[in-house]
Amino acid sequence: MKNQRILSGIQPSGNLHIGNYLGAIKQFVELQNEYEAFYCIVDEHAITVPQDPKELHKNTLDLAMIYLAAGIDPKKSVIFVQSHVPAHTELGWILNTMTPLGELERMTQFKDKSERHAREGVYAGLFNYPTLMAADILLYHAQKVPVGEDQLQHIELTRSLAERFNNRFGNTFTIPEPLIREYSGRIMGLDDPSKKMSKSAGNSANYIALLDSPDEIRRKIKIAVTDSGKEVTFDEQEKPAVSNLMRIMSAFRDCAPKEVEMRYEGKGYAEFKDDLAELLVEKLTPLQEKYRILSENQDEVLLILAKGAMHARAVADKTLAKAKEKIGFVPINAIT
Ligand code: AQP
Repeated sequence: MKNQRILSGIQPSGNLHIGNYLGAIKQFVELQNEYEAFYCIVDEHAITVPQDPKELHKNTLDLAMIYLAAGIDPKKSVIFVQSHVPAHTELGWILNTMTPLGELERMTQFKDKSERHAREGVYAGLFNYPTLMAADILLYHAQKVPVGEDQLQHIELTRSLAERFNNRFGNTFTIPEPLIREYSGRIMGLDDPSKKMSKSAGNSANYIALLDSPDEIRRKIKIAVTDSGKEVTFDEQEKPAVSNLMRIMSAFRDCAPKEVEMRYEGKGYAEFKDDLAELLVEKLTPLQEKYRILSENQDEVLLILAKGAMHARAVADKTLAKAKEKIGFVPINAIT
């Protein structure tokens, strides 16, 4: 019997990359054996920046197939789409009414994304994103939230919102904790190691997408920036680009970057990069093959999402009803 719960989500906002995989999905697969797991496709978060409707639709199903192809097992985990569970936006609204503007203004992801999307316009949804994310987590009483480092600030806000609500209205929400892997919680861009690898990066050489072909993977690793010198040493200050590549290798090999360093002692960047490219091809090929099979059986995927939504609704609606009662809303069964 699994007695602790986890919840996490990913936005269907573009090409999933190895940063998303190492920071989030790889953990999701490992943790489903230990925890009662809820994995969400957060389409309502994706629309906080403009999305093309056809692309959003495709990316949502693609993400479901990537979850499954990566090894998330619907018999062990609940896989669902955020917009299939209306309680998320409802609790998000309630939490908005308890979140000081200053707390949202401090969010670095808001600052980054509002700069990146300044030309298309920055909307209230992007500003309020963290309160919806808090609702995602709190509805399920998740004790742990597996995420990459960029989400830490949002989890801290979730914790303070849960504490604020509990102090004001009585114990309602579980206070969650982040689960972040030491070396893979922040994978940087292959074209610029000072910025994180990102789905919406303008340059596709920034990331290795999970569905990139073997040739594309080899090409991108070949052109990935390195640092001066030629030793493969793990030194985040002096060699940020090479250290990032070493973190990628170590995370896929489930070892520490120092072990990678030992293995490449006396060898140059070229040999290391060739091995990294082959390792990525070897690790991503089975996922791509499963993805291809699933994409020919999309009805099966839709059924998994429908079952996931029913399961998620049952849990989320109960928490929402409790929260609404605590704040003084009249329950529907009191007036029928
Ligand atoms: N570079 C990264 N390294 C490690 N983990 C990462 N994550 C994202 N980028 C990295 C983790 O992946 C999960 C899903 O992220 P998301 O879809 O919610 O959006 P994001 O964090 O904004 O990711 P992207 O790839 O940068 O997407 P866009 O460009 O659309 O904003 C999270 O757990 C995140 O920490």
